[in-house]
Amino acid sequence: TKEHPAEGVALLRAFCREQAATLYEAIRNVEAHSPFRQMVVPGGHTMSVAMTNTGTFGWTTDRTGYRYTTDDPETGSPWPIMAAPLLSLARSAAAEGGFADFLPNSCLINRYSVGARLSLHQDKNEQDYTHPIVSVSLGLPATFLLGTLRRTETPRRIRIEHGDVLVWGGPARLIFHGVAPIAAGHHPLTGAFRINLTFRRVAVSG
Ligand code: MD3
Ligand code: FE
Repeated sequence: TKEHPAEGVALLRAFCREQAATLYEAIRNVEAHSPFRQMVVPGGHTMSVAMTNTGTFGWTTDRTGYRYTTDDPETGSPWPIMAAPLLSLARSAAAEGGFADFLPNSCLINRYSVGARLSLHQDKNEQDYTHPIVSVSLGLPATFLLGTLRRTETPRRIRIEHGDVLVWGGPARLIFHGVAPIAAGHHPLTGAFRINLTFRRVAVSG
């Protein structure tokens, strides 16, 4: 099924449920090379979400700022290569959302434990807004905060479940968004975690 919770946003319910175990296996392999870690933001706070990356570029933050890098700063090695099932899922979801030739070169993997959250923010580190962002949710459910172009407007709350995929294009790329604290639970695949994959095409070097 395809829903359109806002202009430029396609919500594909259960789109990747059948591949979930294969996707999770790929995530476990990424984690074996580039472990999940809680990063520090420029304000000095440590994020409650643990992160790693796969693909040519990975998103990181430390006290000095946000950036995309080709190497994992923790290991000194390149981020693990994006596995075929991950790339393939991102491409097919983008196509279903109306973006025929999406070629992501970056996949941020967010791991939420119970109580972890992502406060309302905009994603402004990517330069080319012609490409969509594809986000994939696995494991524990979440309440997604879907805002507008203005931080002060109260966001809508959307329940996102295991296997749901969202495609964010054009006008939706600069909306404020976040994730409410994850409620306690157990998921057969991921246990006490929610995993979110965010695929992007980023045009930077470093
Ligand atoms: C809307 N992640 O990594 S995914 C992020 O569930 C992030 O982990 C959330 O926000 C998560 O930056 C939300 C959905 C998402 C990702 C990127 C967006 C929505 C977006 C960029 C622009 C607009
Ligand atoms: Fe974001």
